[in-house]
Amino acid sequence: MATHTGSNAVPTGNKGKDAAPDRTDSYQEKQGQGGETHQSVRDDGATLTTSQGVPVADDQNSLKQGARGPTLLEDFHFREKIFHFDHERIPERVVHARGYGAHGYFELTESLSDITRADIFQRVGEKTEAFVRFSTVAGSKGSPDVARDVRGFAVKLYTKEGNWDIVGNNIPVFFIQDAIKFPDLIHAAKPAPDRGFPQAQTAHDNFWDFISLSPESMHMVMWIMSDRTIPRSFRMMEGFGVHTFRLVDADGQSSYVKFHWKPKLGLQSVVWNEAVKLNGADPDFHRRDLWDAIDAGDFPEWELGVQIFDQDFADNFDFDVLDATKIIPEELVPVRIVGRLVLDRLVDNFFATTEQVAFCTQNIVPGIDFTNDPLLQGRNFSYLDTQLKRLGSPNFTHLPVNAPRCPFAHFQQDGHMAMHNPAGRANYEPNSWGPAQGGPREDPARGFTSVAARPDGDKLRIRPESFADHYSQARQFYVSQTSIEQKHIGDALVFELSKVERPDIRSRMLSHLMHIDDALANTVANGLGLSLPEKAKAAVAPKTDLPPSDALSIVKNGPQTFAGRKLGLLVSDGADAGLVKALMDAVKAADALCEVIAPKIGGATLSDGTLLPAQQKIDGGPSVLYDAVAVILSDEGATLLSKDAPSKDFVADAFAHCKFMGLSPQTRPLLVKAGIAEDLDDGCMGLESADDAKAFVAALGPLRFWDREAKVDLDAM
Ligand code: HDD
Repeated sequence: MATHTGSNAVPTGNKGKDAAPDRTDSYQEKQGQGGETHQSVRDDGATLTTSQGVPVADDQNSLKQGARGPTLLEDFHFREKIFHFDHERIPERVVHARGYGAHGYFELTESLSDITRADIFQRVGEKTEAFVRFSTVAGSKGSPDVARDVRGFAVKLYTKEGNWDIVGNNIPVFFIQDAIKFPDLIHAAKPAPDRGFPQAQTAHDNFWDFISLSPESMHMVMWIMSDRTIPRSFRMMEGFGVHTFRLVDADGQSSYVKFHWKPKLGLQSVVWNEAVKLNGADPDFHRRDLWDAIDAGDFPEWELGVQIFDQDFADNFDFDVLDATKIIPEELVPVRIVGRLVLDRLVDNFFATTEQVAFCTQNIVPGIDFTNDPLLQGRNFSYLDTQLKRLGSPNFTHLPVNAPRCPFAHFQQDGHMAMHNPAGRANYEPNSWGPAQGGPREDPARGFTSVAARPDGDKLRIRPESFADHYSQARQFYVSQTSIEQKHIGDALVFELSKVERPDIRSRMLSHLMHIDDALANTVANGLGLSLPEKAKAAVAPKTDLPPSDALSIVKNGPQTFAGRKLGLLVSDGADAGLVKALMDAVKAADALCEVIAPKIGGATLSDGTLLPAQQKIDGGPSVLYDAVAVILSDEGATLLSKDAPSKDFVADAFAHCKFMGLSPQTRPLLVKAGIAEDLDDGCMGLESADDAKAFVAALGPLRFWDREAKVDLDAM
């Protein structure tokens, strides 16, 4: 009979029966448990090994019987390499599959210690490590970045009392009020199940069919048809926790709260025609932008704002604070800035971080609590559940990006790929092994406690009456926009509904828009070539008197300067060297970037004989990649480029997208051939001297030269 004298009798790491078992774990300190391990290295010069550590002599050829013979099963290196490759993929996220993450920190600038016991909100100046993942919702992992879509804005805060995830979006409201509708919403938005398209867009029948049958989504429709869904950069969009949460103080008293992230660079978006072209020119536009900014030390930053209110406000507010299709206007409850979020570190392995990070709305910490928002309650199930499917094991919290940074101690054990395997005998509680050996114990004083809220009413499958007004805030959003933004909302609706094949679905959408704004409904009907149908039956009469809120407009909350943005400078051989240098210096002084585009990637030889290296050859650097453009050419260069389609597109598109343009006098032949020479306006500035260059960069603060739009868009004429 076999006797057990091996590792079962003396578990690895057991320090003997008198030693206190160690169930307190801190990921960073414990990686080597069960025998020291070495990190996999890809340093230059390291010997290539198998995953068992066996040095590899030849990685180019499989083991064969004879030079031209069959590959042998014996080739363990070949088999292991192919086996591992075959299993490299994990399921992509069912929504928000396309995303990009970065590390950073949250710094508290105003203490909330009188309102919440949450550790992160106690000490001004204290920094808390953070990981943020931005995403689009509908597209698959390989879809283009600038799809018209909501952006995810998920923040993991590694606080001293556990991980707190604010899994938000760049829009403060949602399509649906109850989580039970989420699979329907997403099925309708994703590619149709029979044909498997369209990808990463909502401009199709299924989406608008579902939406037009779901009046609760009308407020969200206004937001998604605005330019919020085609942001210029992750760095230039807001984030919202969406739901009403609770802040809880040391005595268990709670206040309501909504979370806002406000970008330091102001709100900025691209225009639709630009987005369409951007997705071809650079499908990675947003992730590249985030990478480049952090890499250059220009760290993206947001302020954390909180709207805090009490039960009295909630009871008297026009809408239900548990309804995620509603906002609380900032004019009613001001946003109080309490901290800042800075992203200052790139990921060094995309899969390990951005792909494996597991956000869960249920991850809250003492001092924060949920409300009964039925969308939030449903989410609290879905996120944990989906991580098991995606990451394959309940031990996904052992992955470095998901592990708490504070000590943790529990009796959960084993499972696939367990990386924390505490030693000691007690793996249950209560136990009588005493304080030294019995492992962790509950701590009623420190531990998380739920707010003692009293449920009201019978068990019902019902939507409360207080959730019934679906149009008033949709209207409030629309009337809060500048005329440019209102036009873009109309254009977007016409574009999307023009892709819908069934006329009855288009009409049904119109029947809702008629409750929101007559002019909008007329514009869209006109754009579709339809007459107005009967108004949809509203559950309650909409309020038409909600005041506009400036906070809802992008243009009213845009940047003041060109900082953080990028100028595209098209040059040719012989271009004025002094002017080029003056312009590049002015851009640098404005904390912005300048990318040089030339007919050849080797660069352009300027008037003084110096070679200016290019970052893009003209075919690869269309003007959609830039916030503003400058063109400095020699006479010969202009003659040459005026025969070149990408060069003509460069200026014609910049003009059509209402960009500010700086143009040296020699540029004219190119502008003539591009068909814009006679239309130049105040947004097109002459560049002849260093002073012109400075004045041009100083004028780049506003997003676009919007006055031009009426001249370049049939719908606006
Ligand atoms: Fe969700 C992912 C945001 C409603 C179910 N959601 C996900 C992500 C974000 C949001 C940012 C990506 C996280 C990441 O980067 O890994 N979701 C929201 C917001 C919502 C919302 C702001 C409404 C206020 N979500 C929502 C509902 C459900 C889900 C109602 C289900 C009942 N969401 C999921 C999910 C995902 C997810 C299936 C997919 C991948 C993941 O969770 O980790 O569980």
